[in-house]
Amino acid sequence: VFRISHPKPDITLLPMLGMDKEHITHDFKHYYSHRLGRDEHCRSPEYAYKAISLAISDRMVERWKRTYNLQRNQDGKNAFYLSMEFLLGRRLSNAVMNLGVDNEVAKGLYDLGLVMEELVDAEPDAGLGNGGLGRLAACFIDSCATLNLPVTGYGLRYEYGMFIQEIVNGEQVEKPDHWLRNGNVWEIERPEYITRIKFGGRTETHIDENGHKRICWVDTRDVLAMPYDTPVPGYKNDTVNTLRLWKAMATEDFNLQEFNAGDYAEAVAQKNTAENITMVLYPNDANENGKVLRLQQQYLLASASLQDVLAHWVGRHGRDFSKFAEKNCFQLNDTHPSIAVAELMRLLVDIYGLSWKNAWQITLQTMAYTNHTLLPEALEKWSVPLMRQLLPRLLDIIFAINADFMAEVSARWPGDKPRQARMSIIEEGSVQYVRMAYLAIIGSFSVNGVAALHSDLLKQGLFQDFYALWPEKFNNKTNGVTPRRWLAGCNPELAKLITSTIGDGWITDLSHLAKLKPYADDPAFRAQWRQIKQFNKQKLIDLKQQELQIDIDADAMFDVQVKRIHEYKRQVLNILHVIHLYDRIKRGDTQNWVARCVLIGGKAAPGYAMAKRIIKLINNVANVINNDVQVGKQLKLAFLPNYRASAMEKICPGTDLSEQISTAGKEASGTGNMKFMMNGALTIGTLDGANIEIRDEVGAENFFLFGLTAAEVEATHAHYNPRRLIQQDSDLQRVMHLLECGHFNQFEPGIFDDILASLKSPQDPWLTLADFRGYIDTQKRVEQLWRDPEQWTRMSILNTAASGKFSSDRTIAEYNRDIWKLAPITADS
Ligand code: NBG
Repeated sequence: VFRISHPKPDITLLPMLGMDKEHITHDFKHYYSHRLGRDEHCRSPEYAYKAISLAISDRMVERWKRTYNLQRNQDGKNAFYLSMEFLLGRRLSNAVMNLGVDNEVAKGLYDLGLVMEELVDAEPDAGLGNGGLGRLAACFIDSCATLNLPVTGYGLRYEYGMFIQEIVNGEQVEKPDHWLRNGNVWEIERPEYITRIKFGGRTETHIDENGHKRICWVDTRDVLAMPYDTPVPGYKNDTVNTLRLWKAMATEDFNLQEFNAGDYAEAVAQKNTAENITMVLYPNDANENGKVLRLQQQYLLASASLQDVLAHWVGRHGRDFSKFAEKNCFQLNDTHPSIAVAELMRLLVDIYGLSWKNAWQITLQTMAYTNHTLLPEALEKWSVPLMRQLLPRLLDIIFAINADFMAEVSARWPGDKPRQARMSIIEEGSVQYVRMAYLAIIGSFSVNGVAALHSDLLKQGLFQDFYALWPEKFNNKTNGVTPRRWLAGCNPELAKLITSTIGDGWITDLSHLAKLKPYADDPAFRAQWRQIKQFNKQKLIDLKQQELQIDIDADAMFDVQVKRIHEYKRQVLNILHVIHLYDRIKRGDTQNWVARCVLIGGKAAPGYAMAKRIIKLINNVANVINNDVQVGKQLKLAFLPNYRASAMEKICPGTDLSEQISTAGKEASGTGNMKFMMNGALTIGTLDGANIEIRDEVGAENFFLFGLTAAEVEATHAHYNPRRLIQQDSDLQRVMHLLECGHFNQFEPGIFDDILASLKSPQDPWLTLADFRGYIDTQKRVEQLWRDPEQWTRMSILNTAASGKFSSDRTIAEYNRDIWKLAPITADS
């Protein structure tokens, strides 16, 4: 049904569309009036946004087809990035920049009386991710396209993305994010590549015509996966890669056979259960909850993506898999898609008839696993009974993989039963569990962490048994962010200054930023740099003042912490410092005062009560401080609601001080830290995640370090005594007193008791009070520097100049060098 019967239909391609202002505005008008049916009376920027996006999308699609055909003809190796999350954010401004038509578009629209920025702001964020992990995937596919690497992203097309956060009476309220409501101009539906996904049922053993045992998975309840392709443009290189997102759909016959004709309407209504699978993104960052629907999502992603790749292979090479491992690589973005290990075995053995041994070789040569967290609660485990019910064939395969693996372990360590129990994929107990991270390690040739410290801690701690067995599998790939979105796009003023100073090579080779270093000592350059920061701060104020209803002064130090709300990230430590400053003002201890505006933003997982309480605390403290006339402009605190990718694009250019204050050893990497640094913020931070490498790059003298090291954190737990810390520190005593006496919750008694109890508990895993003194003293040093604007600006320049390492282009080049080994593909390669 998807083929035209004529062998060579005359569908000759039109010449490439013009990239000049006239052609683009012509197409803009065409879409505006003919496709969208609007005219000059329509005042909503949304349709203008859509019309320009359609015009840009056409130009991207031409290059997308060309890239696809180039990659196909070269028949080289391909990689596939499997991720449950792609936090793309807005696409228009990125597409326009990467196609190199930003000036043409802005001028063309301006001539029509339209402002590009207004149209850009009309686009809803594609919020298909929780935080760092999902945004990293989005940065990675941008870098792959920019480096001309044949990498396809595979993910899920959630109907509802990350919830919208509203703040009501200081508390988080979640609203659904129906981001697709007004259509999505950036995607192309591909019904010709629909795949069928099995759930439930049971397995049967058959003997085939050659006398071989074949396992069949039967009586299943099937679901269809419909692919939607989003073109991913590289930066001015004519490469446009693919992000393929799956939407779950009911099969035509879904449930109809289970109902008699009289229940036709019921049967059709039942379609929902299939389509629910990709209805909503789970809003949990770095922790899991074992829901059936989540396992269905994970399996749908793994199965649809692998079937897609295998069908393509068989279409070209038939059932000869001898070169498959040479030509394909799958990167698993965290443990979420790790069922892919078992699914590839199933497809190769059950569907394509390979021997177990052969299939295992292929799996082990094509799968690579990235771990993104050390928090044990985030390591997924699925109960064996649940898996048996939902994915019986996959469970059989996992047990078989485990049997082979246990044999390997006992050969290596004969008689070491405790080790076998520790390393088994199956956790024993009253209920058995499948440890998905172990499945991923056992089935992959590469296991990496996302910053040097994190990768070391994986080897020494969480995965030490596996490291002892296979040290060669383990490697580090320090995260990065794309400089197109996170410097060139979000900070055009600074980008212009940088380009006029060192040329524009930095946009695709961020190490060029090092050339800015000498300019840190040039007073004229510093003045320009400072002026741009001031301009960006004013822009941020103009944007937020109304919504937040506070008077913010652009001369104050903008001290910002934006990220998911989590105890390990220690937003509470930040608040303790704010209360300390408030207490100093109230006591008149304000000699040499530095005015500060503290901004905190982030979403809490809806089921994470403590995180939600922290949001309430921030808002309550803000209320007291901002309404105290004695405090006035000396100190402001605001909670920024609904933090998301497009918000960060406005926040990071206007930030002076970046807060990266997690308990050492808990933040795998962090990526916001990199965005702030690129945009010239100074960092106050612990020796955690990529902070360590940021400090190494910029030099210890240009980084505000405080707090216990990861090793000290481990050693402190045994004798942690927070009550003594309070007794010994009069500043901390007063801060705790203000909190405990209810100064910030006058008519809401007891609401912060849980937070206070955890701060004072010797079992506090985050050791917040252990780092209080160091944090306060270091903030004092920050203020000393702030009083010397020339020195501050110098350091700000040095931070940007040293941020070259944190480009995702560097990260992806390393993935490619060490793991994927793909040849870049261009028209002339
Ligand atoms: C997060 C870490 C961050 C890290 C990102 C991207 C999860 C499971 N992990 O520190 O918490 O920067 O991954 O690697 O979301």
